[in-house]
Amino acid sequence: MQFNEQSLWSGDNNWDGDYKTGDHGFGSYRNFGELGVHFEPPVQHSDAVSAASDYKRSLDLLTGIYHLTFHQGGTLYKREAFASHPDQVMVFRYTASKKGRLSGHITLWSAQGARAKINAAADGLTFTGIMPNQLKYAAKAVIKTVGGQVIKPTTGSNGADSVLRFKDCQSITIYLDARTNYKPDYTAGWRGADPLPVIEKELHAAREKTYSQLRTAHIKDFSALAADARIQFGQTAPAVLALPTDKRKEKYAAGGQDPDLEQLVFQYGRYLLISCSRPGGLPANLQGLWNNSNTPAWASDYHNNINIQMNYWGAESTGLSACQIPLIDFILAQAEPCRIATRKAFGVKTRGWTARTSQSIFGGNGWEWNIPSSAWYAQHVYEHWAFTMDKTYLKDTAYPMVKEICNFWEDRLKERPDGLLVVPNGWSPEHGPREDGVMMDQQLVWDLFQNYLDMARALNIDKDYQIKIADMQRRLAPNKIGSWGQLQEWQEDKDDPNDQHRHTSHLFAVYPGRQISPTKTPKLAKAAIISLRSRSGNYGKNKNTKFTVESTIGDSRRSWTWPWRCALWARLGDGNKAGIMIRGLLKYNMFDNLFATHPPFQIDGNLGITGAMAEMLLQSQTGEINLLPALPDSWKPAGYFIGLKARGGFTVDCTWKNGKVTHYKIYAKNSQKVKLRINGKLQEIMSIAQK
Ligand code: FUC
Repeated sequence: MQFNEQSLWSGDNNWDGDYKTGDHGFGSYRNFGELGVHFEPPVQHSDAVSAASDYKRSLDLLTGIYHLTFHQGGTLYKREAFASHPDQVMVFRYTASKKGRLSGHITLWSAQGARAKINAAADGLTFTGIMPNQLKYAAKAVIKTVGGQVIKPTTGSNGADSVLRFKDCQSITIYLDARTNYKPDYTAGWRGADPLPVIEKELHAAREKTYSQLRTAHIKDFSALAADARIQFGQTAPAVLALPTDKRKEKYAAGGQDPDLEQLVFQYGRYLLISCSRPGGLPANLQGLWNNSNTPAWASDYHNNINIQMNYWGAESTGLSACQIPLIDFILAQAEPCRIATRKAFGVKTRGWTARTSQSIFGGNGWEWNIPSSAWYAQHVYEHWAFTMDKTYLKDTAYPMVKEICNFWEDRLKERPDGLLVVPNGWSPEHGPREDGVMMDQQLVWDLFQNYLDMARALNIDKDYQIKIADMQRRLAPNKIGSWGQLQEWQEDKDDPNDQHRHTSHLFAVYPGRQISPTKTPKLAKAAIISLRSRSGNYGKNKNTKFTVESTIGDSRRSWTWPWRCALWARLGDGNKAGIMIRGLLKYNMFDNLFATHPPFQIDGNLGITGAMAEMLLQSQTGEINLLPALPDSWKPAGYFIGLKARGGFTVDCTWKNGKVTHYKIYAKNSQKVKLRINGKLQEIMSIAQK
């Protein structure tokens, strides 16, 4: 079992923007190690040396438990595993239905090579080490058996030959813990408590509990989040349901109907976010936290020109608000080194901060400056409040953060001779020249200012500053419609209708932004549709061809392009095209274990599609709650969702038939007025008061 811990990183504070991903400089996220469990055939039991049968491996997304069962001879073998958030250990259990069947040994291996010191003792295998950047790390595996015995271990010169043997057991349980001394605090040099004593304490506590206590605590913690939101829009044929996931994926990619697989993809994104982004930890990086390499693609870092943001698109709307806290904490922790780097690059008097495209956990800023990245981060800071209505968070955390980023833009915006304000020297990610007034930049700053104003109004503070920001927002050079009806990506009308670049940056205002919508700005929304078709290879020379999964070609097939476009089509009210994007992701950019691939594996596709699918069912970005804004035809006959969230602190349940809402429930802490768009009509209702 290859394992990870989020904070095992090489590299240092990296002020100069280099993107060297070795031991120093920017560094990279690293592989922690492997736990090996090696079984010997129980030769003394003749019934158990025959071939295995009924082999079944599964993962329960609601409990976060892995299961494996098989028969061998007359014995039933079971394996279960989970990573417990409440007890901070990974637990692996192996059982046999008959006594004495399990014999073998375990090994523990560090992926950091000879740097790690291995120790084998009667109570378990341990390794400790120090990275060249002085980050300390440690891992320990301990074992508990039922029946049989554990044999005195031997320590070899390296991990592979340090073993702990077990003999003639009926069940073995292995507890694994791994940590570093990383602390998310620039002033503390990013280093905190030694990892091994913490590990010893956690493992001791875990071993004091019974397996069933650990399992119950894990299920309670995990399912409290996982079961909160459910979606249902059709039944898959039993014969298809009985197939393994890879076969179902194959059939679906070929055009088959499998609503259960679509629902699974939605819940898988939630499962992955719950599993890699919890309060107190780091946010999901490019691979969430699952990385088996010391040289992962793009350092498996935090990319802020789409990827890290997309990782959180499903957090608030699908009831995983707590899972977004690591992102907010990361933004807070990185702000100080980013201020220093920003002043170095933009002048000592610069207020506020921004970041380069790649970020590490040590204040590292790599590759090109992504100047509006902090404005994009501000959207997440804002939305965590907009969905939860947590006033303390708003006042103490969100408002000061967002105001500081407004300061940066107050100083940086440039006034053109026509009196309009433009973001100077921008870059539409990662496309076209550097120039003033790139549309994505304009839209991001518009969004920042709107978010600031909403928060300042809710707090009823800083009246003069509100006036100033509102005035600047009004004067931002606006979105433009170009010669072929497209939403322009740049100030100059130079978009190519045959350009299928993967980024849909100039559509930020549609999603995840809220400046453009079919109801409030219909002309711009229409232009956005043309731009989106064009990016998918369905304009210019292909204007009259059918829009299909297969017609979305080339650079448009990436882990994260499908979810973004799915959410865009949802916001633009086209459920069928949104549905095509789900199919495209599964067909072209998902492995058999349903990890999304760029290539290689990149988790944004998984976490993003969850958020995009929620947008198809419920929207709330324009000040109204919109039920079923973009159902594809295949979802229309009948369905429901439970526990999706809307801005304003609302939870929403909804049932439909033939594409029409038949029943709904909208509730919040206190009953309040809600503008509701339902079955094509806008109404005003009162929400239900319910905790
Ligand atoms: C951005 C994207 C790439 C890739 C990388 C990790 O730079 O443009 O497609 O996802 O991040």
